[in-house]
Amino acid sequence: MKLNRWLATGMVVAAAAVAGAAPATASHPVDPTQQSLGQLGLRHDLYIGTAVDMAALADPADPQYRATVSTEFSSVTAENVMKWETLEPTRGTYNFGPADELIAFAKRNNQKVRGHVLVWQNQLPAWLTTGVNNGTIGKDELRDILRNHITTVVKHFKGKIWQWDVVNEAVSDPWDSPPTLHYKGFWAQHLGPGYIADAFRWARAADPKALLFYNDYNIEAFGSGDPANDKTQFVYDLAKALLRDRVPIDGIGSQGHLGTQYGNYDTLQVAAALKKFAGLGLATAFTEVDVRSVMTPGVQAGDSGEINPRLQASAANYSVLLQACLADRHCLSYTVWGFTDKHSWVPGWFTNPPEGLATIMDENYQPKRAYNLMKADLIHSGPPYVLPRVPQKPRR
Ligand code: 9MR
Repeated sequence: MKLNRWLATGMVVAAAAVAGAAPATASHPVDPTQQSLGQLGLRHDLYIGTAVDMAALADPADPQYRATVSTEFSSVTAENVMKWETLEPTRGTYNFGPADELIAFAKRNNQKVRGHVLVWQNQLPAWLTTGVNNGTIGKDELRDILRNHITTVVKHFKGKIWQWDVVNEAVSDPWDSPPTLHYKGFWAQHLGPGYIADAFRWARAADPKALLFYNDYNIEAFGSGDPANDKTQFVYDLAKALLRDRVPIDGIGSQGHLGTQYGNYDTLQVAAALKKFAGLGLATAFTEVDVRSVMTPGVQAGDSGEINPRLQASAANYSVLLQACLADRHCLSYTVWGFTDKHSWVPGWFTNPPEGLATIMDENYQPKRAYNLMKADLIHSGPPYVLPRVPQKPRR
């Protein structure tokens, strides 16, 4: 077999392995609607991922969860098991087991791994927060602890992580106090905002090849342009300053936690934001997409016509982010934060009023219109947006 023929065959087989589908041949063309999101994404070099709940992945009573993660997606993110409270529950003692399981699973399924998360103010172990709050851990020691944690974790996973969320959710929101946007949370409070640059430098030293991301929510589109109240602008200015200071940041992760009850974005607004970040020389990614709705008590998905507009609005938002990502060559991946309403953080988190219906499949793993719209976007988007029209010949 000629080399280029062999390579082409290999690529089809590799892509098919992601989706678990048979490779296409000239006599058996693949019906794209039967291909997985992961496989369709690879046509664009775009990785379609999901957050993975390790308890659900291991549950023998729920085989559909595991099967869907392995066949539908080309990238995975640990929903919780790479967070500090899980990785280092006792000072200096690391629990890499669950995260290593996910890495092995991803390897078997030909999937990339997004590392989530090195520095965040939530899900920190009690030994750390208590020590800082009661004064037994001072500022210098805290900085050493952070450097050790980042170095140990990134070295452990060296070569196995495609993108790291190095710093997560460091910027406040307009509804916080004070409303002027600022660096928020545990790390800024105790170390000052310089911890952000430090974290990227320490991560880079531990793995020279992983892509290093700043990750946040509510940065899907620009607003007023004033960093005092426009979070996207604040993050843009942060990225620019880091690059000016030669800090090794490679990308911006836009989480994409949306709700149908809010004013939503359109594709052009979101694409414009991605393009601005790309203009700094950065990659982008959607890292935690889900689109929730306020529930009506007693109404279940599919029960009534009333719920359909919410499913449609949710689908439209998934599509807006995906189309924007497809339109920018620097948008490398699109990850959903769970793919079934059976396993979603939303109902447990938003209880008053109750919210749900946030993912692309229902509680029985049936695709919702969001799933089909994502597929349609991946199938129908062509290079560079405009495909030549086929002239219509008058019939004789
Ligand atoms: O989905 C995660 C949920 O299981 C955890 O209880 C929660 C705890 O803070 O974190 C959720 O994931 C968050 C992610 O790590 C960072 N961005 C917001 C996500 C949703 O809260």
